[in-house]
Amino acid sequence: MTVGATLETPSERASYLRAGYSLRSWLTTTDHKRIAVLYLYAITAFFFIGGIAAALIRLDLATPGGDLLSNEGYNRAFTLHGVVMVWFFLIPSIPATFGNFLIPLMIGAQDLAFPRINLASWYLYVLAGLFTLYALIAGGVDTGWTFYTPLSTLFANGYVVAALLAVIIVGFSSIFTGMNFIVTVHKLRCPGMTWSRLPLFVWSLYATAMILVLATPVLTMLLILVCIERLSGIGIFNPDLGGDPLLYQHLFWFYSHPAVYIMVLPAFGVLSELVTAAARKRIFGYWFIAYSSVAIAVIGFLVWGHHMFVAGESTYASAVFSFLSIAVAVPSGIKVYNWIATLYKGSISLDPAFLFAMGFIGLFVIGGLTGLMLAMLAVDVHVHDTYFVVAHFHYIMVGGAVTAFFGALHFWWPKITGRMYNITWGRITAALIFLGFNLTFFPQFILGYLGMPRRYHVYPPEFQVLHVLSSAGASILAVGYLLPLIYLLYSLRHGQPAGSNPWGATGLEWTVPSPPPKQNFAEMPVVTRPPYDYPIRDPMSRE
Ligand code: HEM
Ligand SMILES: [Cu+2]
Repeated sequence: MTVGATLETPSERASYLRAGYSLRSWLTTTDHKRIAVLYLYAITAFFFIGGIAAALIRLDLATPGGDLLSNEGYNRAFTLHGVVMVWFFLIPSIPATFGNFLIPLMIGAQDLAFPRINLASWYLYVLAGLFTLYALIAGGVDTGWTFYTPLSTLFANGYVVAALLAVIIVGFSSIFTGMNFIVTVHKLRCPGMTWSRLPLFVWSLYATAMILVLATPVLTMLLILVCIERLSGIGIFNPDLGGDPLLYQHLFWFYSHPAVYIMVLPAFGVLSELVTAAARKRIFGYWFIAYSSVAIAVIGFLVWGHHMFVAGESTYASAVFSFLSIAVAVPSGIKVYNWIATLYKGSISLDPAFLFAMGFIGLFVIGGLTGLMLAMLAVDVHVHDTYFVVAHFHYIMVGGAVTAFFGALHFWWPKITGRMYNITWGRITAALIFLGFNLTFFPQFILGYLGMPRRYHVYPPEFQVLHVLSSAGASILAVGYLLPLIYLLYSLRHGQPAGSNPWGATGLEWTVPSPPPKQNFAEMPVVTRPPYDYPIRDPMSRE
């Protein structure tokens, strides 16, 4: 992609990091880049809060007696872990940080369409986070992240309403961000940035934004109903009062299955950028990748019933949901195929970001294939609510989405901060995370298959070996997640200046200085070339 803008020296326009140093200048900023950094701080904090809960869970599971935590304490630990990781890390992670930072830069705009609403999204996120912390400190919640009724409305002790309010509020943050992205992509593309030239990262966030805007309100409404039933005793889900407990599950998964694509579609987008930059090649099957994101966003709305195969759904409905769930794997498979085809005969550089991308593909494929197994009715009846399901979704959400988040962090860190980090440490971290992850979660497939139920912390002694393996893997994983904190922060002071395009990548974001100036582009860029226009010809295309 070439740009009509003249080359600029960084001294001409101060970087966004230098546009005011006071706390106030940060907390009242409407610059999408600064808001992205604010989000980065906030989600990192929650990643570590959720991580501490995970560490407690794994420590407790190292012995069959569940000796560390009480029964109540264990329930609270996994609820906190789930709520924080899903709503305060995974959902906002890539969109709110890298999406915020990069969408305007990638499409040649000066900011998002609604900069103040963007800042409001961040404040809503923080407010919701405070509600969660309050629920935690005041005594915790023990319903699990799914808040199933009648447990959550009738029986659960603890601060359920505070936690529900937190999720309701963070939902508004999601909706605002999604709306902002959609309008920005429609309205603020620079001249020449046609839909067919849109970076695939932007395509994936566009599809994600559709889900954010269409699915989140269903959750918001549902959780308000739960609050009403819990506080007033009006029968909505309680069958004694004429309610229907299954209604809860339908509405919950109507949001929460699409929500898993909110977590993983942005990761797909990151992968498309990392793979092309590493291979220095034009992406294979641009339109297939772009449209498969949209296809996933649409089909993802039609499969929620696969969470309810054994919950009293009719066999006919289950068969239909089973078929559709298998269908939703097709567009994901298309993407994996296209990334691998892109790498084929590329001149690959083993940068840390690329190693994370490879880790993603390996782990995501295992997660996706086991998802297919779960989508088969007969298999699911056997492994539903066991560790098999736990392993499946961690392979996708942690092995996939979190690994992609780290890949993005290593790829765009020089752009965001203007500094290079230590490449060797980056490579070591990618390897540690891959190893630690597999050691933690692969044994859980076996555990689940052998019958270990999820959400129990006392188990028969014959399961201990696999649990200990898993806990040992979790400590390696923890080291992998902590290391970047050291070398990335170290790079802020001691890293080499990155230059505008350290990886030799294409894309408008690499044409501006690193860190970018407060005003992204001195002149309106004009795009005249296709995306991913690397010099090497694509050996698989017939041009
Ligand atoms: C390849 C496509 C996929 C298929 C066919 C699939 C299938 C399934 C099925 C059938 C279940 C229900 C298992 C049970 O409860 O017995 C399930 C659970 C789950 N999946 Fe997937 N899945 C896929 C992709 C994903 C993705 C992309 C994510 C996340 C980013 C994800 C996250 C989850 C979660 C969180 C659960 C468990 C929810 C809970 O009960 O707490 N799945 N999956
Ligand atoms: Cu699902």
